[in-house]
Amino acid sequence: MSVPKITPSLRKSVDPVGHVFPFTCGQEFSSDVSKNGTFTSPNYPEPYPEDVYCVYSFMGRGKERVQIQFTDFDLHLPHEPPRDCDSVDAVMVFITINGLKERVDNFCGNKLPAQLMSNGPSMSVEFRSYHSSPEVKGFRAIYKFVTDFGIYAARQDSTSVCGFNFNSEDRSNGTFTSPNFPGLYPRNTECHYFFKGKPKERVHITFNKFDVDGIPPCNSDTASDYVEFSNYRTVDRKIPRHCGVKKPKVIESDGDFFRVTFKSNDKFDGTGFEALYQFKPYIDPATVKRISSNSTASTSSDTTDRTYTFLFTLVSLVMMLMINV
Ligand SMILES: [Ca+2]
Repeated sequence: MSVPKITPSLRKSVDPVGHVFPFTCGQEFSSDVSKNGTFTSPNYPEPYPEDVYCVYSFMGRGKERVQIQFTDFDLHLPHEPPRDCDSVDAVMVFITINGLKERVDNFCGNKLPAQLMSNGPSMSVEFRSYHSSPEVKGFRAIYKFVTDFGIYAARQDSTSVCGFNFNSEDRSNGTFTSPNFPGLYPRNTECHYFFKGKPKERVHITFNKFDVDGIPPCNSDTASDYVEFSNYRTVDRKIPRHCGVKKPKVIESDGDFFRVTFKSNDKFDGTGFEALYQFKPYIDPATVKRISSNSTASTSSDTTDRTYTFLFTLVSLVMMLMINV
């Protein structure tokens, strides 16, 4: 575990509200050096000093994404207002969108933040302390540079940035999730889930959890993130897009191929989804009708057979009795 060293600020760090921090600390984490590790507040698990500004920079490559999971979080929160995260000791998370540094969120107090993931190969976590107290421990977090978008249980598709293949030959059912589930999904991210069944199989999708920021019909007019379904590799407008917190009903494919797409935009996020997929043999409704009418016929002929057997036994008994007499 590496603990950052505090140095007097050379160029005085100033926060957006004009507060000057006389002390700074900083650490750089490159995926070339290590794919994972931990980082902490200064002096962790002892109280951090007051008036410090620390910058933790994470630099990955290509389709690597930075995944941050806090394992301990205990920052000083004053008893008197203001107690919102914009004006107290806080951890701030920044990403880069269209070349600009954008804040994902501020975290303060002692509630463990949700697991986070960057939209691109880099991310910056910043910590500022206005105060300190002998009671606080500060924070500890695990970082990882991942290329699987935190989506497990499937084979990654080599032709797309975030694509996953589910093949009925390998598994007939299982679960799949949005990127970084159960943490917040990354922004500006598009992931495809390709389902390939055996001939005459259908794909059934059942959602267990659903939290995708948006308002139906989930398009750009409402700045919505969404989940989309298609019977083809291209867009299929037959099934409406889904967003919001209402779970979609069970969705069934028309053929043995199905595609689910998750897409997030550059602002606001949710925890995404967790869903169950099942490859099921297709039963034609006409076949069901034929089978059921056949089974009705066979039942009546069974009854006839049983009646004949009964009559035959009765006649045999009577004849045996007559012979004996
Ligand atoms: Ca969004």
